[in-house]
Amino acid sequence: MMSGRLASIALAAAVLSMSVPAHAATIEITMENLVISPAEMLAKVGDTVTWINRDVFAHTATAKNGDFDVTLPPKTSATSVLKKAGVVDYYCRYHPNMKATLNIEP
Ligand SMILES: [Cu+2]
Repeated sequence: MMSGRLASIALAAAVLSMSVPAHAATIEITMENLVISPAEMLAKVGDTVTWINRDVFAHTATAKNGDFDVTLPPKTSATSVLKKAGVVDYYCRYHPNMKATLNIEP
């Protein structure tokens, strides 16, 4: 049991070190007044997205293709690292009218 846990930690460390390129940037995406902005964002694999919820209710950033699903309690922020290229449409599960797109370049 112990060795399996160690192996999975080692694997996670290896995957992390491979997936973060030297020139990774941080992108800020804000949720305020039930609007995600910017609604369309260009990014690269390895970039970090900082999701900022300025509203007094919870939001999510939920990728339609399942790549990420971030829950943001009121007045909080969270980060995710983009691991795959592609055009990713995402929305808020609580407010499906909140929609935006990440265009992730390789
Ligand atoms: Cu929401």
